Amino acid sequence: MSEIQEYDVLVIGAGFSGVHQLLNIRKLGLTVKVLEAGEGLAGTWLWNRYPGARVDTPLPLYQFSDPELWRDWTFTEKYPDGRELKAYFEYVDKKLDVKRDVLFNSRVVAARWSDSIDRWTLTTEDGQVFRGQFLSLCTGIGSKYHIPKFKGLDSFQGEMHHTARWPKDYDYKGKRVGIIGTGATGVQVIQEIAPLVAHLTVFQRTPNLTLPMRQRTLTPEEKVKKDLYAVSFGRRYQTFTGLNFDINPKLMLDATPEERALAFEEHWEKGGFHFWMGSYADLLLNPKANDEAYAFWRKKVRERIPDAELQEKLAPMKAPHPFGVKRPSLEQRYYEVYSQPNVTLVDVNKAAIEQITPKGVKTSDGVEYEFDVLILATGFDMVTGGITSIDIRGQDGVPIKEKWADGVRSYLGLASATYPNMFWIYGPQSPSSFTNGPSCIELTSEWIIDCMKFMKEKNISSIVPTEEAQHSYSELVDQLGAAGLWSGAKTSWYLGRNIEGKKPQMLQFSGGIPAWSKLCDDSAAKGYEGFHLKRSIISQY
Ligand code: NA7
Repeated sequence: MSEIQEYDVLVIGAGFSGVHQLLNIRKLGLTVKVLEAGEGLAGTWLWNRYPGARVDTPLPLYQFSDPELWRDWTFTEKYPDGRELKAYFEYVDKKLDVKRDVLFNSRVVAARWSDSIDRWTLTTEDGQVFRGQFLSLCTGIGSKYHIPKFKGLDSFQGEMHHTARWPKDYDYKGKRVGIIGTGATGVQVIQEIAPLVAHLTVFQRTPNLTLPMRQRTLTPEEKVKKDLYAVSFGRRYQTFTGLNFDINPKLMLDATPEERALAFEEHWEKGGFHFWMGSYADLLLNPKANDEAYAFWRKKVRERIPDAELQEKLAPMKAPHPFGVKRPSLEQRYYEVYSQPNVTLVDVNKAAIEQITPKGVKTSDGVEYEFDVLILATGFDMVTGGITSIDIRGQDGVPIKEKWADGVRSYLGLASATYPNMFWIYGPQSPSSFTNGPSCIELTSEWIIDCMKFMKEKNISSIVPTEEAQHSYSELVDQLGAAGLWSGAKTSWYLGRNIEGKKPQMLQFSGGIPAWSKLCDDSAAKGYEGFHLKRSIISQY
């Protein structure tokens, strides 16, 4: 067995969460090691390097809030692409020497807690062993990619790539390409590669109820004028989504048709998530209000599709599910792509994918589509997969995967009973993807840092949620989830329904950032109410 390497804090993952933890743990004066499976920083932007990969929340809030970092770095577009985000992480490293505390190409496979020493022991795939008082899981919501069990998958003789494992510098131009999946990833790939490939066949199961991104390059003035950045960063914890706009508290059904039409138009023109999370409070709660939003959406989308058959496939008269109960993808030229002569859209509800063949994909109507490349844009074991793919065992020795087999249970969406001194960021039962990533991440990370500081000052060696607190918090997450229209989506990853055998449940806190952060702050203010604290008999630090 290799020598044990000792740290105060062990962090898994070097994306936004892991880097924020690292930089702030250093400030506490604790020793820290970040273990990262990939070869570099940037988390999701390291792995998702498929063509067209781009963030869906706008600047300035999609970056670290530390003025020392935003003062000297300027993005070029309102919604930066994956390459620029990777470059941003390199800049952060240059500025703050991040990498000196990160071990790359080191996938953690197991974590064991010991009550007798109040320490976690972690093992990596290559047999290295680390011990630390705290374990911070910064594995993100989309780190375990998913490939459905298609019949004949291995028989395909061409190239096959999941979007989360896209080969470096891969040249797809001039090839015959098939793509399965029209989620956020599929939409981005499709609109990017369609003009450049010989032929593109898209297999769609559910039309994506997208929103216009309204991408643009930043003007030279915007690039230098950053005096409002601090205001935006200050405000983000007060809005539902952690963005710099909030949900309109008015009910759509109280508005006159004229008021509604005007508000819809305004939010549509603003682009991004304004129409989804900014227009009316009842959009995601009341089916009638939701129908109005869908009718508006359908009209807008159909205007861009000349062909009636395509209109019905991409923006059907009957909504495939309530509008907005799956995260809408932000598109740029998505609908125009389908009018290109080299693009074919296959509705797999009409003719299901029967099997993957050596040449391509065969559907149930007997048609075989042939490709050089098959792209799987089939998503992830979202929210929980990054955590459950590590063999994590706490006080009772039960792997977390087993513990959560009947559903995730947590306290405050950042810790779990029987797993002391273990926190996660942007994971199960947190507001995660109902919000802007860095907003939710920094809020959680700051809370964890404060907790570590408190423990250090009070000489507390371990902290773990009580079963009671966990039960009532998890019930709240379930109740909030049940109050919305979310269950109307048959295959939604919000509900774990995209993975066969996964327990269906609302996986995220759907009450917004302010409500969630109040729960976290209240617990901390009351000496970490809802947690059991163990005082150390000897000084820990
Ligand atoms: P998503 O949003 O889970 O999309 C996966 C897509 O793959 C979606 O269109 C699925 O159809 C489709 N899919 C999955 N399994 C099948 C089968 N068996 N047959 C046909 N089609 C299938 O993943 P993304 O990577 O696009 O995005 C994930 C999140 O990452 C995104 O929301 C952002 O927040 C970042 P379905 O819609 O389920 O019918």
